[in-house]
Amino acid sequence: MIDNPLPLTVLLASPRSFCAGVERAIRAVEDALVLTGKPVYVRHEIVHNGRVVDELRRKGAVFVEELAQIPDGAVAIFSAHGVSRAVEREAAERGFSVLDATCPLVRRVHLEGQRHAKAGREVIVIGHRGHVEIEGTTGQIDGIVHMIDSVAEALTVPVADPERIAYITQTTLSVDDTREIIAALKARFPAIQGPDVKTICYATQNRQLAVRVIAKRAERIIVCGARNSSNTNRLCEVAASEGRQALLMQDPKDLTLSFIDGAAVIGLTAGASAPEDLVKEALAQLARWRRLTVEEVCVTHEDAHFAPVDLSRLITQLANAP
Ligand code: 0K2
Ligand code: SF4
Repeated sequence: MIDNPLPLTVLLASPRSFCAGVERAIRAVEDALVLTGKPVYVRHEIVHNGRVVDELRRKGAVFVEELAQIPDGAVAIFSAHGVSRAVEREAAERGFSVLDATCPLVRRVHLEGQRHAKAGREVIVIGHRGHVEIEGTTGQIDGIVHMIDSVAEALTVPVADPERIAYITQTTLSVDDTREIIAALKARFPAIQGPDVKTICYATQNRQLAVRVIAKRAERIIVCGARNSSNTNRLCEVAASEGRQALLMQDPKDLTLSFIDGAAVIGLTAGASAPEDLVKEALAQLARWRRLTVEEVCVTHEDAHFAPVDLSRLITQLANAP
């Protein structure tokens, strides 16, 4: 604690932290652990946050990257980011009791891609190469799929018939960058079909809007979340696009006194996979150095809620187990 600390105003972005899809996915793992009372296997981090993963691991969840690491017949949970059809098939062949925690909004993108493919259109998937959601989405579509992640790629992606193409997007992209990519696609392929930026999910859009608003007044921005989280990184980019230095805080030790040096107003937010506890820990850390005034800046209220992951098959299997 510093004697006679300087004042610091913290603008707290709202909405921030967990979205409905993340809450649903975490609950699926927790429910499965309570129901089965034995290890449950989660393919990939259930959401991209080490704090969340460590907590579930402590309760008995086992995180793996490949289904090959799961014993036959075990309980297997798919992460919020979704999986390909090949993964679904392999899980069925191996006799896993599957809980699919794919966010309903990611699932909606899968269905949209499948609908276009069935109608004979080539599908351009806008997203980040190598990201787990994109592996799932591209692997859900039977037909010709192209993945692009920039305007440059929109201008060069080869398609067989420009009259029969469509695009879909990853749910956690930058709204601004994606708009530019879509504009380039539409300029090149006037007949292309797609949803504008609507398949970037509500939570991603709201968190980007909120951080943009606080960045107008804050000198620097703290973004709580993990380095491998797409939506969290996009919040840092929005802050940077407003000319503000952003600090990605995975853990309170990432937050240093030098980051707030000379600042009177700091912004604070959290990605959709980052627990609100991290925000509280950031505030506690700042309060050790400065006399805080916290002002919450709410750009919209979120009331999204998804039905829980269906556990009925798992319950029946457990009831019939010898
Ligand atoms: O933002 P990412 O897609 O990397 O994923 P997380 O950080 O885990 O956030 C939750 C989103 C999951 C699916 O959209
Ligand atoms: Fe679903 Fe969006 Fe949350 Fe991803 S970020 S889990 S798509 S609500």
